Amino acid sequence: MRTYRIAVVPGDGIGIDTVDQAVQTLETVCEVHGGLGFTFDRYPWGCRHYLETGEMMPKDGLTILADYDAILLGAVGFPTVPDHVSLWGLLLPIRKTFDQYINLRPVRLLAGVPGPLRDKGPEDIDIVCIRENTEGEYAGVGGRVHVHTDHEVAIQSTVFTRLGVERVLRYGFELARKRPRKELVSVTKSNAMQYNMVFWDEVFRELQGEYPEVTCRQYHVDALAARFITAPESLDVVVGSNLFGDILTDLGGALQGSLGIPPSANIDPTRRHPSMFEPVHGSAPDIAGQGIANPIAAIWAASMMLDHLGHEDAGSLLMEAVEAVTGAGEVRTPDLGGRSTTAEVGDAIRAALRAAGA
Ligand code: GGG
Repeated sequence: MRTYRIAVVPGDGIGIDTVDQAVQTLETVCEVHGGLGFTFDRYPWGCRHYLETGEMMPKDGLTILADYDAILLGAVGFPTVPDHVSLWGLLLPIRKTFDQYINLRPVRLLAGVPGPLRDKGPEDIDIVCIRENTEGEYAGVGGRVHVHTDHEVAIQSTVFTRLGVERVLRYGFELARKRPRKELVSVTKSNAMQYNMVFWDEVFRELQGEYPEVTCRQYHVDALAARFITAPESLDVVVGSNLFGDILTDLGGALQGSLGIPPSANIDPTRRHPSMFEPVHGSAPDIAGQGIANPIAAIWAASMMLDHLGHEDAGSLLMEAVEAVTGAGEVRTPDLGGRSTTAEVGDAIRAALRAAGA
């Protein structure tokens, strides 16, 4: 039996509840599967830690995480801590230090979930978004001068390196060619951004020759945002820069019926470092502590972790259990129009897993 060491960082708000459901569900996957084990170590880092110590995680936090097979993260953010402090204190250092340069975000309407688009069902919404995850608009390059004067200046620069752009686009081509439709869309804005996005488009064109079997298109990000709504069925694999990918996948979450559903995998494809799995949703302070957050995004993220660790069979088993529950439509949290609690949805998924394994 193979046992994996998982670092669990629940973080803040609803992340604490939803990641707990993901951990319990992974334990059930192990029971049902028989050939798989996990040890979970929890680290209570996040905004509470920041308010107590002035740091989102201890100084040796990244060294501690480096030894794990994978990281499960909940969410970061708390009303009295500025969002840029929490993001740059925990989430972004993990993504950058561990070179998790791929952020994989499926946009798929699950069985039985009422999506917001009239006449579009699960057969129409099945997109995989790949977001560049270590540079671009999130490079963290810039500064402020003449602060709090009337000639204050703030500069936030984007950074697009050949290595960074080529590796994320190549990942897009590789993924597209493994999917039945073999279609890749690149997100650009090269009409307005004449340096970084023109460069992005050039690298996209250069790689096309190596993947003749992949059908390629590119859209400006604004046009693509509209296409997500008007013709989601025309999209297969979408690859974009850090910020464009972030924005489009929140739109994708809305297409999936709720931001409580989409998962996110921060992957180092070289496997030199642990990869990190998290729900797309944030800490949602408005519903934190009420026990009503949807745990599906965190549980789906756990299924992506199983896939990444090479246990696609277990990952599929878990997603079948999730869709058995969404498809039946009886146990739903309020974001999907139901009255069930976080724990009740988690229990229903675990019951479906046990039933599938019986
Ligand atoms: N689940 C992780 C989380 O808290 N996400 C909130 C957020 O603002 N994320 C920004 C990002 O993914 O770049």
